[in-house]
Amino acid sequence: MADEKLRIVNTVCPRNCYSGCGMQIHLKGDKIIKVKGNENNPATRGKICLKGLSYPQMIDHPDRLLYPLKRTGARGTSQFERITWDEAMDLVYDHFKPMVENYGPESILYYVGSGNHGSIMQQYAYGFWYQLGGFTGTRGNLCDSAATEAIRYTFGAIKNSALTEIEHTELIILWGKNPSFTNMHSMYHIHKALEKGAKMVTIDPRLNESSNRSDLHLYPRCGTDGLLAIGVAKCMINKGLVDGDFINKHVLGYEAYKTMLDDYSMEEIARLTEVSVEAIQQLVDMMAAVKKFTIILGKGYQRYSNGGQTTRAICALPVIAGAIGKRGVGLYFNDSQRPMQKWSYYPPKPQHIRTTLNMGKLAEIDHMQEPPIKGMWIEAANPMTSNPNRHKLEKVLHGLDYMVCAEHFLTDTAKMADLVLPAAMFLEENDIIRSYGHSYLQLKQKVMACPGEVKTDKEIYHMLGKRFGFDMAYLPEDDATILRQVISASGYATTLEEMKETPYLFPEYDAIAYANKIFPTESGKIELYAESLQRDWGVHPLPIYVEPSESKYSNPEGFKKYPLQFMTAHAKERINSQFTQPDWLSEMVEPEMHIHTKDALARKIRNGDRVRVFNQRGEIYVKALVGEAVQSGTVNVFEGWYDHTHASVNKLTEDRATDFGHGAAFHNCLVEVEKVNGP
Ligand SMILES: Nc1nc2c(c(=O)[nH]1)N[C@H]1C(S)=C(S)[C@@H](COP(=O)(O)OP(=O)(O)OC[C@H]3O[C@@H](n4cnc5c(=O)[nH]c(N)nc54)[C@H](O)[C@@H]3O)O[C@H]1N2
Ligand SMILES: Nc1nc2c(c(=O)[nH]1)N[C@H]1C(S)=C(S)[C@@H](COP(=O)(O)OP(=O)(O)OC[C@H]3O[C@@H](n4cnc5c(=O)[nH]c(N)nc54)[C@H](O)[C@@H]3O)O[C@H]1N2
Ligand SMILES: [Mo]
Repeated sequence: MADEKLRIVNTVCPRNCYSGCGMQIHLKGDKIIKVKGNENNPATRGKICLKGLSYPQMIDHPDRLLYPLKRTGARGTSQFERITWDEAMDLVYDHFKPMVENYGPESILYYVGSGNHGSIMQQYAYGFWYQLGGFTGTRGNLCDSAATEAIRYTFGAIKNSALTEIEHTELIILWGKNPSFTNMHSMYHIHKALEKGAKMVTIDPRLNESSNRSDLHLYPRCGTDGLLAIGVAKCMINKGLVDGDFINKHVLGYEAYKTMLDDYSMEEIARLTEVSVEAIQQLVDMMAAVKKFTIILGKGYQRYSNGGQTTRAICALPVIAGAIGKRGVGLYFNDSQRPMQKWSYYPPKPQHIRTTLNMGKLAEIDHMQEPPIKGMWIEAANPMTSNPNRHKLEKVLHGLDYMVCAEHFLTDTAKMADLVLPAAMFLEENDIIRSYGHSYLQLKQKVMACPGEVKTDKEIYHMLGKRFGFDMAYLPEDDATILRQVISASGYATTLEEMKETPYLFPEYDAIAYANKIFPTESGKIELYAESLQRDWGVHPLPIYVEPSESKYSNPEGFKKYPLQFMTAHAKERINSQFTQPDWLSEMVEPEMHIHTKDALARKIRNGDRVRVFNQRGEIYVKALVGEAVQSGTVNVFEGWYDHTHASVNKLTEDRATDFGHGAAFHNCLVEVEKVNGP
C-alpha cells in the first residue's frame, strides 16, 4: 500500500442540497485517504460540510447493502436472504411481467425520490419504463413544489442572482430558511454583507441556527406568513415604499392587489399572525431606511396547506418596491438558470403513463383504479421515513403484491420490500450534477469500484432491460459516450474533458437575475394577479390569505386535544433521512424537541426530560429541550430520524397537499406532549 500512487479525482456531492459541493477525493488504490472541498467551484469555494467529510464512513459502513436480498419473513420484519443478481432479475420479471399483462403497465408505480441529484443517469430509467409500455409516476414533490409553482406563476421563471450579489445588499430578510444548516455557502456571503454594515431580519417561529446576528426577529404563528406579508405590504404602501415606474412597466394587477390588501386590517393581521403591528412597522422602517433589501426564502414557510399563496404574498414585496433585477436587491429561492438538458436515448413514449398521484399523498395508491397499483419500484427514496403519515402509508404498502427497492442501506422503506437491490454510492458512478443553490453544472466522476455485488442504478436497469428482452440501444453501457452525447445535444459550450477540471456555467447566466426585465409569464409581466393560476389550479388569482388547516382557528376541536403546532425543520447532520450511519454524525446527536418554557412548565416538563409527542395519527419519543428557542405554542423536532430511534416524525404528520403545486403540507400538524419514563 505504501508504494501505491496517490490519485486525486475531482467530483461533486450529489445530495439533495442547495450546495452541490465540488469535492476532491484523494486515493491510494481504492482506499480513500482524504476527502476535501474543491476550490474550482466558485459557489462552494472548497468548503464542504461534516456530512461530506463523513462519506468514507458511509461508503465502508458495515450496514451497507452489498448483495441482492429477497424477503423471507413477513413484510417489514427485516427477514431477508442473499440471492444472486440473476435470481433478482428473474424475480422482477416473474412479478412485473404478469402485472403488465393482466392489469396494464400503470399497475406498477415507479417511485423515484431525491436521494441522488444526478441529472443524467436517472434518465436511464426511462429506457426501461417506456419499453415496458408505461408506468404510474408521481407529480409534485415533498420539498418545494408549492413555492416553485408560485414563483413560476409570478415571475415566469425560477431565478436567483449569484450568491456573491448578497454582499451588495443593505438589508437581508431571512424568511423561513435556516442556511447555516441547509445552505452553508450562502452564510459566507450573508456574513460578508453584515460585515459591510447590512442589517438582518429573521422571520421564523424558531430562533433558528442562522439568526443570531439578526437585528430583528419576527416569530409568526406557523403558516401565517402570507398574512404577515400582506401586513408588510400595507405598511410599505403607507410609507411610500413603492416604485410606481417599475410597477407600470413590469407588473400586472397592482391595483387589484392593492384593493385586496384593504380586506385585511393591521389589527386582524397582528392577532392572527401573532406578530405585533409595531414589529411589522419596525421591519418596514428598516426596509425604508435602506435602498436595497434582499429576501432570502427557504422552504419551511411553504410546507403548509396555504404554501403556494404564502409564497406569492412574499414575492409581492420586492415587486411593489421595484427591488428586482438590480444589484443588491431581489429574492433568493432556487437557482435554475440553465438550458434544458437533452437526453438522446428515449424510446418512443408509450400511452400508458399515469401521473395523477401526488408524491406527498403516496398512500392514495390504495384508491387508484383501472388499473389498481399492484407493484412498486422504489429508487433513491425513503418514503417510510420522509413522506407524511407513516402509519397510513405502511398499511397501504402491506397491500402491495410486489415491491422492489434499490438502496444503500436497509432503510425503513427497504425493510418493507420484497426485493432489495444494492445500489452504488456517488463515488462509484459517473453523472452530471445540477444543484439548486447555484447554476454550475459539475461532473461527478466515478472514483472507485463498487464494493461487493453493488451495481449502479444504471447497471441495474441494463440488466433488467436485458431480462425483459428490450432494445438495448436505449440503455447504452458506456458512460463516456452518454455524457459526451448529452453535453453536445444540450448545447453546453464545454467538453467532458473540460468538465473533469472545471464546473460549467452557461454563458448567458445572469449574475443579477431579471436584469434584462424579461418575465416569461403569460402576460410578459410579473403577475400579482395571475389569471392562469385560477385557470390551472382553481385558486384565487391574487395572493389572498387562507388560514392553514389543522390550526387553532381552522380546527378548534382538534386544537383542544392537541394544542401545539409541530414543526420538523431540516437537520444539520443529515440530508433528510440520509447520513444516519456515519459514527461522526450519529454520535453528535439524539432526537430532541424544542419546547417553550411556558409550554413546558404547563406540562411539568423539565429540560432533558423524555417526552412523548402524540396526536391521532401516532406518537414519537424524544428528549425535551426547554427554553425560548421556539415560539410558545410551537414545538420542533428535526426530520429524518429512522424508526428505531423512536423519533420518526412523519408518524405524526398528515398527508395533505398544498393549495397548488402538489406540495406536501408537513407542518400543518397539531400535537400534544407529555413527560414519560420510557422507551
Ligand atoms: N444540513 C441539511 N441541509 C439540507 C437539507 C437537510 O436535510 N440537511 N435538506 C435539503 C433540502 S431537501 C431542502 S428542501 C432544503 C431546506 O432548506 P430550509 O428551507 O432552510 O429548511 P427547513 O428546515 O425546511 O425550513 C427552514 C426554516 O423554516 C422554519 N419554518 C417552519 N415553519 C415556518 C413558518 O410557518 N414560517 C416561517 N417564517 N418559517 C417557518 C423552520 O423553523 C426552519 O428554521 O435544505 C437542503 N439542505
Ligand atoms: N416531516 C417532514 N418530512 C419531510 C420534510 C420536512 O421538512 N418535514 N422535508 C421533505 C423534503 S424537503 C424532501 S426533499 C424529502 C426527501 O425525501 P426522499 O426523497 O425520500 O429522500 P431521503 O429521505 O433522503 O431518502 C433517499 C434515499 O435514497 C437513497 N439513495 C441515495 N442515493 C441513491 C442512489 O444513487 N441510488 C439509489 N437507489 N438510492 C439512493 C438513500 O440511501 C436514502 O435512503 O423529505 C421530505 N420529508
Ligand atoms: Mo427538499
